[in-house]
Amino acid sequence: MRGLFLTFEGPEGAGKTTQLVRLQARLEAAGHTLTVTREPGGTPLGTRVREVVLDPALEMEALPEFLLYSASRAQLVQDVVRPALARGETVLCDRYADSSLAYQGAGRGLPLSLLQTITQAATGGLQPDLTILLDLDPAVGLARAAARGQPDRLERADLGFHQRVRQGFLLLAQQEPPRFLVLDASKTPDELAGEIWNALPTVLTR
Ligand code: T5A
Repeated sequence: MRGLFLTFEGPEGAGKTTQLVRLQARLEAAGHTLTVTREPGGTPLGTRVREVVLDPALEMEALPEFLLYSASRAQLVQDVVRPALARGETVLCDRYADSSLAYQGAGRGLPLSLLQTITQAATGGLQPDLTILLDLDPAVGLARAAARGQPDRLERADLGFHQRVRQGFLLLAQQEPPRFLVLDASKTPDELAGEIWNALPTVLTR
């Protein structure tokens, strides 16, 4: 039986990685076999793409930026995600295609139809079974991220861009409610981990 595909999404510094690591620990303790990965990244190509797209020294137009993320995604789906799902594993992925719709669509203004056509080609239409959307005021998230060190190329974008990204994620969740679990990421990491864990059986069986 195909495994479950779970993704974490949200604006900068919303706590996706923090929650993914916590869910990973709880699922492994419960006996699940997991594949844990992220975008951009997760493959040798994706790792190189990640260096390029996050490099603050590079200037990039919206379309090549989207195509780079899509190249990383296509390789990841083919080499990592689909094989793991075929083995019956649960896949946890830190960001996926919704990030392109929010960042390159709502944020940069690329047409949705273009994003959807290329994403369909890159993923073969593979959709997550559940997307945990950690919603947070971008000003708060960017401050959290800034406390860690120098901002990357995306974190340097203006606050208006990050506000459009946040609204883009919320719109996606409104359009496809069964797939999304939307949580208030201003809560503590413990509260959020508890909410995710408690919601899992319900959202995965509905
Ligand atoms: N992108 C990505 C696109 O534009 N298009 C795409 O298609 C894709 C896939 C990726 C960048 O690329 C963009 C989005 C991004 O800008 P990244 O480094 O992977 O770059 O960026 P993020 O995914 O945003 O990773 P971050 O690490 O910045 O954010 P997280 O994972 O949401 O946050 P996390 O868990 O690392 O926590 C950040 C800080 O906050 C603290 C943590 O301890 C940490 O210090 N924290 C909390 N503090 C208070 N309360 C909580 N609940 C907290 N949870 C965590």
